[in-house]
Amino acid sequence: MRLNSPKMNLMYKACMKASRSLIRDFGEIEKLQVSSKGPADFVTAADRRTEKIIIEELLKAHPDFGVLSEEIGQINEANKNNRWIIDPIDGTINFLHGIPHFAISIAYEEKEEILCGLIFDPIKDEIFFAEKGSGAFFNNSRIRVSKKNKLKDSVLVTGGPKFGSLKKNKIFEEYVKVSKLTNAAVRKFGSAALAMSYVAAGRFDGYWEWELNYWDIAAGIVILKEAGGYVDLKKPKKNVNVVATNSKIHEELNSVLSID
Ligand code: LIP
Repeated sequence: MRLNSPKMNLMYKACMKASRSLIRDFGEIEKLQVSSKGPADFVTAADRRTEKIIIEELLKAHPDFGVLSEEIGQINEANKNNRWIIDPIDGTINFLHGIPHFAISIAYEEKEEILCGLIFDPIKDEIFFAEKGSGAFFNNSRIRVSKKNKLKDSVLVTGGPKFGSLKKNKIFEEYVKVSKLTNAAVRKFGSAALAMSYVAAGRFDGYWEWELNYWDIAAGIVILKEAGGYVDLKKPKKNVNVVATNSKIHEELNSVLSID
Protein backbone atom coordinates (compact mmCIF):
# COMPACT_ATOMS: atom_id res chain seq x y z
CA MET A 1 0.00 0.00 0.00
CA ARG A 2 1.70 3.19 -1.17
CA LEU A 3 -0.42 5.73 0.73
CA ASN A 4 0.14 6.09 4.39
CA SER A 5 -2.49 8.40 5.82
CA PRO A 6 -4.43 7.18 8.87
CA LYS A 7 -7.73 7.21 6.92
CA MET A 8 -6.35 5.13 4.04
CA ASN A 9 -4.75 2.67 6.45
CA LEU A 10 -8.00 2.26 8.30
CA MET A 11 -10.00 1.72 5.10
CA TYR A 12 -7.44 -0.81 3.90
CA LYS A 13 -7.50 -2.74 7.18
CA ALA A 14 -11.32 -2.85 7.24
CA CYS A 15 -11.46 -3.92 3.58
CA MET A 16 -8.90 -6.71 3.96
CA LYS A 17 -10.62 -8.09 7.06
CA ALA A 18 -14.01 -8.12 5.30
CA SER A 19 -12.62 -9.59 2.10
CA ARG A 20 -11.53 -12.78 3.88
CA SER A 21 -15.12 -13.70 4.69
CA LEU A 22 -16.32 -12.49 1.28
CA ILE A 23 -13.88 -14.79 -0.54
CA ARG A 24 -15.07 -17.70 1.63
CA ASP A 25 -18.70 -16.83 0.82
CA PHE A 26 -17.95 -16.65 -2.91
CA GLY A 27 -16.53 -20.17 -2.69
CA GLU A 28 -19.91 -21.39 -1.43
CA ILE A 29 -21.90 -19.83 -4.28
CA GLU A 30 -21.14 -22.53 -6.82
CA LYS A 31 -22.62 -25.21 -4.56
CA LEU A 32 -25.74 -23.13 -4.02
CA GLN A 33 -26.36 -22.52 -7.75
CA VAL A 34 -27.66 -26.06 -8.09
CA SER A 35 -30.04 -25.92 -5.12
CA SER A 36 -33.68 -25.18 -6.00
CA LYS A 37 -33.79 -22.13 -3.73
CA GLY A 38 -30.75 -20.61 -5.40
CA PRO A 39 -28.19 -18.43 -3.65
CA ALA A 40 -30.16 -15.15 -3.35
CA ASP A 41 -30.67 -15.27 0.44
CA PHE A 42 -27.10 -16.39 0.96
CA VAL A 43 -25.84 -13.42 -1.07
CA THR A 44 -27.88 -10.96 0.99
CA ALA A 45 -26.33 -12.51 4.10
CA ALA A 46 -22.83 -12.23 2.59
CA ASP A 47 -23.48 -8.59 1.72
CA ARG A 48 -24.57 -7.87 5.31
CA ARG A 49 -21.66 -9.80 6.84
CA THR A 50 -19.14 -7.89 4.75
CA GLU A 51 -20.80 -4.59 5.55
CA LYS A 52 -20.86 -5.35 9.29
CA ILE A 53 -17.13 -6.10 9.42
CA ILE A 54 -16.26 -2.91 7.51
CA ILE A 55 -18.50 -0.66 9.59
CA GLU A 56 -17.31 -2.15 12.90
CA GLU A 57 -13.67 -1.54 11.97
CA LEU A 58 -14.28 2.00 10.75
CA LEU A 59 -16.46 3.05 13.68
CA LYS A 60 -14.07 1.52 16.20
CA ALA A 61 -11.62 4.24 15.21
CA HIS A 62 -14.16 7.07 14.76
CA PRO A 63 -17.43 6.27 16.55
CA ASP A 64 -18.93 9.67 15.68
CA PHE A 65 -18.39 9.55 11.91
CA GLY A 66 -21.38 9.22 9.60
CA VAL A 67 -21.91 6.11 7.47
CA LEU A 68 -23.85 5.66 4.26
CA SER A 69 -23.90 2.03 3.24
CA GLU A 70 -25.92 -0.03 0.78
CA GLU A 71 -27.60 -2.47 3.17
CA ILE A 72 -27.87 -0.60 6.45
CA GLY A 73 -28.45 2.93 5.12
CA GLN A 74 -27.30 5.77 7.38
CA ILE A 75 -25.55 5.81 10.76
CA ASN A 76 -24.78 9.05 12.66
CA GLU A 77 -26.74 10.92 9.98
CA ALA A 78 -26.22 14.27 11.72
CA ASN A 79 -22.48 14.19 11.03
CA LYS A 80 -22.21 15.84 7.62
CA ASN A 81 -18.52 16.64 8.00
CA ASN A 82 -17.05 13.14 8.13
CA ARG A 83 -18.69 10.24 6.41
CA TRP A 84 -17.78 6.75 5.17
CA ILE A 85 -19.59 5.61 2.03
CA ILE A 86 -19.62 1.86 1.59
CA ASP A 87 -20.73 -0.67 -0.99
CA PRO A 88 -19.90 -4.08 0.53
CA ILE A 89 -20.42 -5.94 -2.76
CA ASP A 90 -20.58 -3.85 -5.91
CA GLY A 91 -21.56 -6.21 -8.68
CA THR A 92 -24.00 -8.25 -6.61
CA ILE A 93 -25.56 -9.94 -9.64
CA ASN A 94 -22.14 -11.17 -10.77
CA PHE A 95 -21.46 -12.45 -7.24
CA LEU A 96 -24.85 -14.16 -7.16
CA HIS A 97 -24.09 -16.02 -10.38
CA GLY A 98 -20.57 -17.04 -9.42
CA ILE A 99 -19.00 -14.56 -11.87
CA PRO A 100 -15.69 -13.38 -10.41
CA HIS A 101 -16.15 -9.66 -11.12
CA PHE A 102 -17.26 -7.65 -8.09
CA ALA A 103 -15.63 -5.38 -5.54
CA ILE A 104 -15.69 -3.88 -2.08
CA SER A 105 -15.86 -0.10 -2.35
CA ILE A 106 -15.11 2.31 0.52
CA ALA A 107 -14.90 6.10 0.33
CA TYR A 108 -14.25 8.80 2.89
CA GLU A 109 -16.07 12.11 2.45
CA GLU A 110 -15.54 15.43 4.23
CA LYS A 111 -18.09 18.21 3.84
CA GLU A 112 -19.54 16.50 0.76
CA GLU A 113 -16.19 16.04 -0.96
CA ILE A 114 -14.72 12.56 -1.43
CA LEU A 115 -11.15 12.66 -0.14
CA CYS A 116 -10.12 8.97 -0.13
CA GLY A 117 -11.32 5.95 -2.04
CA LEU A 118 -10.47 2.27 -2.19
CA ILE A 119 -11.91 -0.41 -4.47
CA PHE A 120 -10.83 -4.02 -4.00
CA ASP A 121 -11.53 -6.94 -6.32
CA PRO A 122 -10.85 -9.82 -3.92
CA ILE A 123 -10.90 -12.57 -6.52
CA LYS A 124 -8.35 -11.01 -8.88
CA ASP A 125 -6.54 -9.52 -5.87
CA GLU A 126 -6.58 -6.07 -7.49
CA ILE A 127 -6.79 -2.94 -5.40
CA PHE A 128 -7.34 0.59 -6.73
CA PHE A 129 -7.01 3.50 -4.32
CA ALA A 130 -6.42 7.23 -4.15
CA GLU A 131 -6.30 10.13 -1.82
CA LYS A 132 -6.97 13.70 -2.95
CA GLY A 133 -3.72 15.35 -4.00
CA SER A 134 -1.60 12.17 -3.81
CA GLY A 135 -2.34 10.40 -7.10
CA ALA A 136 -4.10 7.13 -7.84
CA PHE A 137 -2.68 3.63 -7.46
CA PHE A 138 -3.27 0.09 -8.68
CA ASN A 139 -1.71 -2.43 -6.30
CA ASN A 140 1.65 -0.72 -5.77
CA SER A 141 1.93 1.27 -8.97
CA ARG A 142 0.81 4.75 -9.86
CA ILE A 143 -1.95 4.78 -12.52
CA ARG A 144 -2.98 7.28 -15.18
CA VAL A 145 -5.95 7.36 -17.54
CA SER A 146 -5.48 6.45 -21.21
CA LYS A 147 -4.39 8.95 -23.85
CA LYS A 148 -7.05 8.07 -26.45
CA ASN A 149 -8.67 11.19 -27.85
CA LYS A 150 -11.22 9.81 -30.32
CA LEU A 151 -14.26 7.72 -29.52
CA LYS A 152 -13.75 5.61 -32.61
CA ASP A 153 -10.50 4.29 -31.08
CA SER A 154 -11.93 3.88 -27.59
CA VAL A 155 -13.25 1.07 -25.45
CA LEU A 156 -16.17 2.25 -23.33
CA VAL A 157 -18.04 0.59 -20.51
CA THR A 158 -21.60 1.10 -19.32
CA GLY A 159 -24.10 -0.58 -17.04
CA GLY A 160 -27.74 -0.92 -16.07
CA PRO A 161 -30.60 -0.43 -16.40
CA LYS A 162 -31.34 -1.47 -12.86
CA PHE A 163 -34.36 -3.58 -11.95
CA GLY A 164 -37.58 -1.57 -12.07
CA SER A 165 -36.02 1.30 -14.00
CA LEU A 166 -38.62 3.63 -15.52
CA LYS A 167 -36.15 4.69 -18.19
CA LYS A 168 -35.26 1.14 -19.19
CA ASN A 169 -36.00 1.56 -22.90
CA LYS A 170 -34.22 4.88 -23.11
CA ILE A 171 -31.14 3.35 -21.50
CA PHE A 172 -31.04 0.51 -24.05
CA GLU A 173 -31.56 3.01 -26.91
CA GLU A 174 -28.63 5.03 -25.66
CA TYR A 175 -26.40 1.96 -25.56
CA VAL A 176 -27.23 1.16 -29.20
CA LYS A 177 -26.86 4.81 -30.22
CA VAL A 178 -23.38 5.16 -28.76
CA SER A 179 -22.21 1.92 -30.39
CA LYS A 180 -23.66 2.88 -33.77
CA LEU A 181 -22.68 6.53 -33.91
CA THR A 182 -19.19 6.34 -32.51
CA ASN A 183 -17.80 2.97 -33.56
CA ALA A 184 -16.38 2.65 -30.05
CA ALA A 185 -16.33 -0.83 -28.55
CA VAL A 186 -18.86 -0.84 -25.71
CA ARG A 187 -18.71 -3.31 -22.82
CA LYS A 188 -21.01 -4.08 -19.86
CA PHE A 189 -19.29 -5.82 -16.94
CA GLY A 190 -21.78 -5.32 -14.08
CA SER A 191 -19.74 -3.40 -11.51
CA ALA A 192 -19.78 0.38 -11.50
CA ALA A 193 -16.92 0.57 -8.98
CA LEU A 194 -14.67 -1.59 -11.17
CA ALA A 195 -15.76 0.31 -14.30
CA MET A 196 -14.54 3.57 -12.71
CA SER A 197 -11.31 1.88 -11.56
CA TYR A 198 -10.64 0.47 -15.01
CA VAL A 199 -11.02 3.91 -16.61
CA ALA A 200 -8.56 5.22 -13.98
CA ALA A 201 -6.09 2.47 -14.89
CA GLY A 202 -6.43 3.09 -18.65
CA ARG A 203 -8.09 -0.28 -19.35
CA PHE A 204 -11.24 1.52 -20.50
CA ASP A 205 -11.32 5.04 -21.94
CA GLY A 206 -14.75 6.08 -20.69
CA TYR A 207 -17.80 5.00 -18.73
CA TRP A 208 -21.37 6.16 -18.50
CA GLU A 209 -24.33 4.87 -16.54
CA TRP A 210 -27.74 6.12 -15.46
CA GLU A 211 -29.59 5.79 -12.16
CA LEU A 212 -26.77 4.65 -9.92
CA ASN A 213 -26.57 4.82 -6.17
CA TYR A 214 -23.94 7.13 -4.75
CA TRP A 215 -22.18 4.25 -2.96
CA ASP A 216 -21.60 2.49 -6.31
CA ILE A 217 -19.26 5.25 -7.50
CA ALA A 218 -18.17 7.31 -4.46
CA ALA A 219 -14.70 5.73 -4.15
CA GLY A 220 -14.33 5.68 -7.94
CA ILE A 221 -14.77 9.45 -8.10
CA VAL A 222 -11.52 10.28 -6.28
CA ILE A 223 -9.62 7.37 -7.86
CA LEU A 224 -10.50 8.49 -11.35
CA LYS A 225 -9.91 12.19 -10.70
CA GLU A 226 -6.51 11.46 -9.17
CA ALA A 227 -5.62 9.38 -12.23
CA GLY A 228 -6.28 12.40 -14.45
CA GLY A 229 -9.83 11.56 -15.47
CA TYR A 230 -12.96 13.68 -15.56
CA VAL A 231 -16.10 12.76 -13.62
CA ASP A 232 -19.36 14.39 -14.52
CA LEU A 233 -22.20 13.71 -12.05
CA LYS A 234 -25.40 14.74 -13.79
CA LYS A 235 -27.62 14.12 -10.79
CA PRO A 236 -25.35 14.14 -7.78
CA LYS A 237 -27.75 13.02 -5.03
CA LYS A 238 -30.30 10.40 -6.05
CA ASN A 239 -30.39 8.12 -9.05
CA VAL A 240 -26.99 9.46 -10.02
CA ASN A 241 -26.17 9.70 -13.73
CA VAL A 242 -22.46 9.58 -14.39
CA VAL A 243 -20.16 10.18 -17.34
CA ALA A 244 -16.54 9.43 -16.40
CA THR A 245 -13.70 9.46 -18.89
CA ASN A 246 -10.00 9.94 -19.49
CA SER A 247 -10.91 13.66 -20.04
CA LYS A 248 -9.84 13.62 -23.69
CA ILE A 249 -12.95 11.91 -25.07
CA HIS A 250 -15.30 13.56 -22.59
CA GLU A 251 -16.82 16.19 -24.85
CA GLU A 252 -17.32 13.78 -27.72
CA LEU A 253 -19.01 11.20 -25.46
CA ASN A 254 -21.22 13.84 -23.85
CA SER A 255 -22.32 15.03 -27.26
CA VAL A 256 -23.79 11.61 -28.16
CA LEU A 257 -25.40 10.95 -24.79
CA SER A 258 -28.75 12.43 -23.94
CA ILE A 259 -28.42 12.15 -20.15
CA ASP A 260 -30.30 14.91 -18.33
C1 LIP B 1 -24.68 -2.33 -9.23
C2 LIP B 1 -23.65 -1.59 -10.11
C3 LIP B 1 -23.91 -1.96 -11.55
C4 LIP B 1 -25.19 -1.33 -11.93
C5 LIP B 1 -26.33 -1.83 -11.05
C6 LIP B 1 -26.02 -1.76 -9.56
P1 LIP B 1 -24.70 -3.30 -6.72
O1 LIP B 1 -24.38 -2.17 -7.85
O2 LIP B 1 -22.37 -1.71 -9.79
O3 LIP B 1 -22.89 -1.50 -12.41
O4 LIP B 1 -25.45 -1.53 -13.29
O5 LIP B 1 -27.49 -1.10 -11.33
O6 LIP B 1 -26.16 -0.47 -9.06
O7 LIP B 1 -26.19 -3.32 -6.55
O8 LIP B 1 -24.18 -4.59 -7.20
O9 LIP B 1 -23.99 -2.82 -5.50
